Amino acid sequence: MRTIEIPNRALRALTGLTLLLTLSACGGEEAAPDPIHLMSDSMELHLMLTPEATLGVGTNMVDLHVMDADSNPVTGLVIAIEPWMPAHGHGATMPTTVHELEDGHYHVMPYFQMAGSWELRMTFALGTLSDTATATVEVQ
Ligand SMILES: [Cu+2]
Repeated sequence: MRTIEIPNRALRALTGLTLLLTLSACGGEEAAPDPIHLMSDSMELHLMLTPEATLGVGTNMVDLHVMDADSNPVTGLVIAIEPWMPAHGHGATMPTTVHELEDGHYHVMPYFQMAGSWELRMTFALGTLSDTATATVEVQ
């Protein structure tokens, strides 16, 4: 049996190597980035930002979910978002559009003209509610 085991093991190793090479050949397919969770500066709003793909130079699509302290969606917010690059002290050359898709679920399209570390400076307004939050994101 030993004489059979050795070729089998060699074959398994070869199969594993082939699989590894096949997977690395498909490296262009990237998994969606993990959501970013943060609280607003007043601690009243729970925010979850989910980029639809790795953030890059140009226009990006990001899902933003806003919830209150009881995890209920916060609808009807007027949201303004200013991308800011602290290392260079500049903003984005194109405005960020925001619109609400469904209750508490907003669609954000920030534009970044260069790679690096950016802040998304957010303001939220609704009636007497006025709040701010800043998320830091990496643009590749
Ligand atoms: Cu810059």
